[in-house]
Amino acid sequence: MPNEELIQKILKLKKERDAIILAHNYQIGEIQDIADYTGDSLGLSIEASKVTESVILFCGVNFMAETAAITCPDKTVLVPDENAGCPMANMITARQLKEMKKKHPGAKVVCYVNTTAAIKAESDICCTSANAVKVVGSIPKDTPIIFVPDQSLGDYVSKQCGREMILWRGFCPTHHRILAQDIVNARKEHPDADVIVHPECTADVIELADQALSTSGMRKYSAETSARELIVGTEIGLLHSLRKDNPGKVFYPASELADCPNMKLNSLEKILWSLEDMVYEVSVPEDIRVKAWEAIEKMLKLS
Ligand code: CIZ
Ligand code: SF4
Repeated sequence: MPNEELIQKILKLKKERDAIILAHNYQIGEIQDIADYTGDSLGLSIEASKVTESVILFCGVNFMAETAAITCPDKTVLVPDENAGCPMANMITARQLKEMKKKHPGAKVVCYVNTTAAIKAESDICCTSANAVKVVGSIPKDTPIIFVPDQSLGDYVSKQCGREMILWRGFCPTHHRILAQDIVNARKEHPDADVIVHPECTADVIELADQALSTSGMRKYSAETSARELIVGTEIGLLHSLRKDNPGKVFYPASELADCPNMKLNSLEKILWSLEDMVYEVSVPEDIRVKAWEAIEKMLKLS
């Protein structure tokens, strides 16, 4: 089916189903273009909680749709492909976190939003890459902190806050494909460009950058900087909105290899099928949802 026909069908069915489409910044451009909102996982969940439609079709990976289901329990949350998981989120289980808590009694658990609902339910407070420094800074200095699951973000935040944390050794395989040498090469090729990277990148990459920012931070920075060229060290899906929003600026990916296969599982066809069959519904057991919401709500109160 040609794209235009597909898009018209999706838009018509979306109305009939009383649905909105939310797309993460890392989705393919075609999906971002038909979405009602694009943004980071937290921004999208906050957006979801404000809308009046009864169905949310979440285009991203599973933990993001779960976060929407935790935040908006009265809505039906659908994903176009139930296999779109996040390897980083799957690098820690609730049992492993419980064991770690036993080893460090008295420690507070800060979990990155890239976690399953079960991990959020076992955590004291959630954070995103946009607010991690603020969240960690809100915990009294003498309280030990367990930070899960991203070691790179944890290490970055630890340096920013000047405090040690107990880090879980998870990582994002996509962001770790960006190498320090890629930044060195890109700077040589584009000496006037600003370099912005995601804090999920390795420490040596972050050290070579001008700024380490979340995807929402990168969108804001790109709009505001006087630089005409930017080297972007994150999942390459973000380049779509950066280029669309800033037609006068040039964006170079730090590495074309930073392409998350899970984020790319969704397609326009799958979105149509999802609305046709009302699949795949994401739900979180109520006891876990309530506890996970407490960790998310604590974070929201800080913002
Ligand atoms: O929180 C998100 O959406 C992720 C995974 C990345 C970011 O920085 O926006
Ligand atoms: Fe997970 Fe990394 Fe893919 Fe984001 S880019 S969904 S953190 S694997």
